[in-house]
Amino acid sequence: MATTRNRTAKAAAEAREGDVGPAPNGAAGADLGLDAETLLRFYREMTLIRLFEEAAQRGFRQGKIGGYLHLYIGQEAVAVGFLHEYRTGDHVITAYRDHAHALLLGSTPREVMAELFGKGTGLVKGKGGSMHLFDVENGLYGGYGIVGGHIPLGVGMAYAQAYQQTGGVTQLYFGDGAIHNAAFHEAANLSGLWGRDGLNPCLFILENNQYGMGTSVERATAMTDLSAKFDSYAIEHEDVDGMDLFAVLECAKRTVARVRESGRPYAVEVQTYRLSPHGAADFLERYRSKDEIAEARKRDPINLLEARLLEADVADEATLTAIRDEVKAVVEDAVTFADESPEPPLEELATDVYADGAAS
Ligand SMILES: Cc1ncc(C[n+]2csc(CCOP(=O)(O)OP(=O)(O)O)c2C)c(N)n1
Ligand SMILES: [Mg+2]
Repeated sequence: MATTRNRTAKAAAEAREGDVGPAPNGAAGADLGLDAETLLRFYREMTLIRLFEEAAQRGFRQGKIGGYLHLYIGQEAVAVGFLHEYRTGDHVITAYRDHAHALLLGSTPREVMAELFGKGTGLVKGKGGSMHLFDVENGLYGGYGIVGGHIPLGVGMAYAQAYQQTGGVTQLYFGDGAIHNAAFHEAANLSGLWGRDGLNPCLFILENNQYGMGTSVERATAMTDLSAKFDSYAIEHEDVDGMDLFAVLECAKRTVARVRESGRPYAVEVQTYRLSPHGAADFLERYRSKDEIAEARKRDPINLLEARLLEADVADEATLTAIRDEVKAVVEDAVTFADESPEPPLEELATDVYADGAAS
């Protein structure tokens, strides 16, 4: 696990000993046309997400974050890989595990942390909290707490992009638990139908982190090949290893381009693992064993990336430590900002409830 402490050498060595995964991209991304600067940016982004989430967890336990809090620890490579293909005019929509998406799309750590702290300086003025981040200027259309509820919205957004001929695509993230929701099936049916005429440039990114709260995939469905469910709606699909950033990058590049060019939907089932509890209050985790989590940690996506960067001489230990220290300072600054920011003023209580002019 990548933490704020000095742990690079040992963890990277362990990751090297473990299964580093397939290496389809040669020396740490060279075949993907990625230069050292870009590769180190990915490392910085993944580290930022990890340290931001660890700080948020501390904030929750200190009682500074109200409501609920879901962390993206273990899944960093997914959003980093797919959002690398984000272009202006694209839309991104996800469920409540949304901090990483906001940070990667350009919301600042300060405004995201302040939102978690419920402060007036937050991304949505402290009115949304962790589960309802929203930043339309940067392409983020939420942040939703109702499982599966955002899937029809994403399909509709993709329809609008095609209808208005914007050239944009929608990246629609959702979980293995959400695929059993009726909203998914109704929306996927329409997506397949509209897609036949090139009217649904929607990339379904199914983040299979193996659990929906305490329920494993095997206990949630008799048909555990989740991406095969897209066959019912004539939406083509593939699987990818979500712990290996290079596998995700390769898949994202190809699939986002495919959706953009065709206007047809496509689905990727990302095999990933939630290394954190479901939510910050779920610390007992009675539904999975310590051995299972320890096994999964051997393929911690940040450790795998570190191992690749070191092996390919893209960076040395000192460079990676410097990046982590820099990111740590950014996160500490965000926490201080959130802590010191004022509560939302009382006059804000009833604003943003209705669109301007809609309230009587
Ligand atoms: C409609 C609805 N039913 C139940 C819940 C309670 N609930 C919150 S998260 C969750 C699990 C969803 O799992 P998954 O889609 O795999 O997402 P993950 O938490 O793994 O990212 C459930 C059942 C909810 N928020 N909304
Ligand atoms: Mg899940």
